[in-house]
Amino acid sequence: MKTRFISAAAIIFLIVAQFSCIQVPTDLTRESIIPRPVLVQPTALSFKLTDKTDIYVSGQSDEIKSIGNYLADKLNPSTGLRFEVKTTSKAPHNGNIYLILDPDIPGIGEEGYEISITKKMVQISAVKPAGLFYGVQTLLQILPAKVESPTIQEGPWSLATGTIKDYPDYGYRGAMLDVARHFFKAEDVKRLIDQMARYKMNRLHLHLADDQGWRIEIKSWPNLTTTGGSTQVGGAAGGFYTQAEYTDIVKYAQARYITIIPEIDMPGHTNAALASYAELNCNGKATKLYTGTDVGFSTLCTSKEITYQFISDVFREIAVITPGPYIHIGGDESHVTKKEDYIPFISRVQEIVTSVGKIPMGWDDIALSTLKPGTVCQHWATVENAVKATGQGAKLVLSPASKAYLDMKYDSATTLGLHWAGYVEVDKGYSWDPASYVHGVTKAGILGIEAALWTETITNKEEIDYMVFPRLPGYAEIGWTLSSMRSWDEYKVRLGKQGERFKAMGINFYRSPKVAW
Ligand code: TNX
Repeated sequence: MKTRFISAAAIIFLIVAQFSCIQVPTDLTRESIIPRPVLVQPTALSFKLTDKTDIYVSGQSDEIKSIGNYLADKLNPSTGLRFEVKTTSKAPHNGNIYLILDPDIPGIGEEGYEISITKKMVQISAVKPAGLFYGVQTLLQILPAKVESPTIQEGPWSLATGTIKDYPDYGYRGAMLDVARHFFKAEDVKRLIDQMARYKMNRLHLHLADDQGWRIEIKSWPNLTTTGGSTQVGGAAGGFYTQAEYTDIVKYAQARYITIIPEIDMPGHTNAALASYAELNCNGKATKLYTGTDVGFSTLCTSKEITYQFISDVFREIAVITPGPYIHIGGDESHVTKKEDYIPFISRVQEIVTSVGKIPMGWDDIALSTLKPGTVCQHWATVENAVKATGQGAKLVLSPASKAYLDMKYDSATTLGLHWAGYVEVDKGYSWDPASYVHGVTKAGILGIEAALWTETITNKEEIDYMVFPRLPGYAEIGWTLSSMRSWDEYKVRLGKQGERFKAMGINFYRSPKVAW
């Protein structure tokens, strides 16, 4: 009896010891950081956040202070430790977190950062604020998953010590949201922006106009939104962003180091505009609003001068409210535009974009036309087009549908989504290398990658979450981490550990059977 009691006590002791061991991490290399950093060197101790810990930022820059506030806002609800953000001109005393810009750090570029965690202090340094922001994301991922909870959780809030040096492989790490097929409120777009920021993604492409809806206010062509924005797939009420709402989204994204890329798709995918203004049609008659999901049946009238006046007005207004360098002109699936009309149309539209001070971007179909120097081509379907584009000197963003389309079903049991490009399970979405993906295109021709969520079947934020997670962190890692440092077998373990974080953040994610959650 007695021995049995002792062995039970011993087991409990072992469990408690094990438990407290998990609570005080000391091996920085065991943390699940996505994207995987370039270099992690552990020093086998731990640092504890306490109610005396504050966040110090160097210098007087409001931008760095905002990053400090962002960190405090992420830490305070769950830890309850009431972090304050303080400006300082010298390193703070022990026990604090310190964010500092250092233009002399070699080899990490404008988005890289270094973190040093000792048992006395946490310091994040970077050449530019973007790097500090990414360092903050890494720091959050080193803390226990419950740090993501919106309510107070019990500590301790300990970090394993060591150093991290990290910087991205590609400059363009993007996602796309189609707000045309179904409209999503600004708060849903911000939710996606927040999620992207957590994985160091830096470009959000908004597909703002398609056959089923026009979603951005254009003051000189008001019917685009009053008529063209009135509905969506399935026939329910649609919606649109006023220019003020769009500006607010752009600012929200900017504060998270994400550039918004607005797309107005043309000459196809334009039924919403054609239904709003009769004069944009070759026969002078407005089309009916469309709420189905077919593609390739609409076209602007490429032979009418008013069409180019329209495009100039639209891009002029969009350029004013878009600080980012790109305007995306679509150009895909213009099946009812004659090739001899399509080619000069795309040339002329590129000129309109450059005349408003922006760089044109388009789906790979635009490679059939002559690309202006600087035009960016987004590969989605046709490898020949991608090769043709780089042959003309254009850079590529890679969004191959069979790998990077977030609207593709995970498997045959997925109820949402489409599968025209196949099923994209989490491992398939992760396991490819942009630099060797398009035969005949080298890494120098590639700006980066973009994962695209088309929304014919997606109607609300829970459904967005389900298609985006858990695939998004994988695309973030493809864009950030050298392919020589990536393998599915190693990644799936880190991804599995993120499951607790997704839950704490309230993300409705797909429990892929390929991952041990
Ligand atoms: C193809 S990708 C399209 C979109 C659809 C998508 C659905 C591309 C440039 N065009 O219009 O929404 O497939 O997966």
